[in-house]
Amino acid sequence: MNPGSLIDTDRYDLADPSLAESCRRQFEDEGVCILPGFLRADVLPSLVDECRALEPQAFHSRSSSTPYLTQPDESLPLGHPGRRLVHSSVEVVAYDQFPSVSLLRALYEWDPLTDFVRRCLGLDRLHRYGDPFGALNLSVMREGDELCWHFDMADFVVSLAIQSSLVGGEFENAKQVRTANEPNFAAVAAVLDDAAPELVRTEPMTPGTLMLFNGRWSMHRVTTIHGPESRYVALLAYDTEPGTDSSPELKLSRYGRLPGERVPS
Ligand SMILES: O=C(O)CCC(=O)C(=O)O
Repeated sequence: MNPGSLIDTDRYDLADPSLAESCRRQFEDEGVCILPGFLRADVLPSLVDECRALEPQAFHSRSSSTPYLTQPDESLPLGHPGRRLVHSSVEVVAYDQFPSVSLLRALYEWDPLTDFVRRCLGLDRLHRYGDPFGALNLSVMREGDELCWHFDMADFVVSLAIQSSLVGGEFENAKQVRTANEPNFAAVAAVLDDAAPELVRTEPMTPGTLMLFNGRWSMHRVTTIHGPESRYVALLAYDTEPGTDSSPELKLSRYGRLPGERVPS
């Protein structure tokens, strides 16, 4: 199987320089670039089946941190986002759990996709992540799961929406609520309080969508899931340097194990 056949190439010709250029401009200006229907509608049922088969292996973690992914700084004034705790409950299937026949694995390991993402991000070099767990993840979110408001520590995240939940599971984005020079704590606090709906938009993560997202300046969350349908999103990780790996601490908290250890039951 050619992984390229999963992509709707009538709509998105990856080799067309004007496509990558318009994505690059959107990503640079808005901090987000969305390609709806990137995956062909007729392959989505096979991808959903693959995700359903992987779902029982997902590791469930719960975490609490500030939206900056730090521990609260009690020396800050009350209400400051740097001392606010937010809570997440997420389930993740790691890269080494995708079988060799996995369609998502084949697509992630397909060089023309890596090169397309590189051009959309306007980078000279891009490598698939060197982390044996974190390179490709399936995020499985079920009843009660949520990803709290947070900023990412990386400049980009690449995701593929496979299945939506029936209720909740919205990707909410306080787009570019801060900049490198302006932390905008008042606006961040207002978003955390649900008091600034005008600063928040919902990104249309319909199944089949490819999203490139810069979460360093845009605070974002995935709202609490309700209903019997799991939300499936594949997270494709890259780095500008080859062989980049994550720390043992991050592996233990996100996957519950270290390389060479058995998957916790
Ligand atoms: O599940 C998603 O749609 C995105 C996940 C995300 O934002 C993150 O991992 O920072």
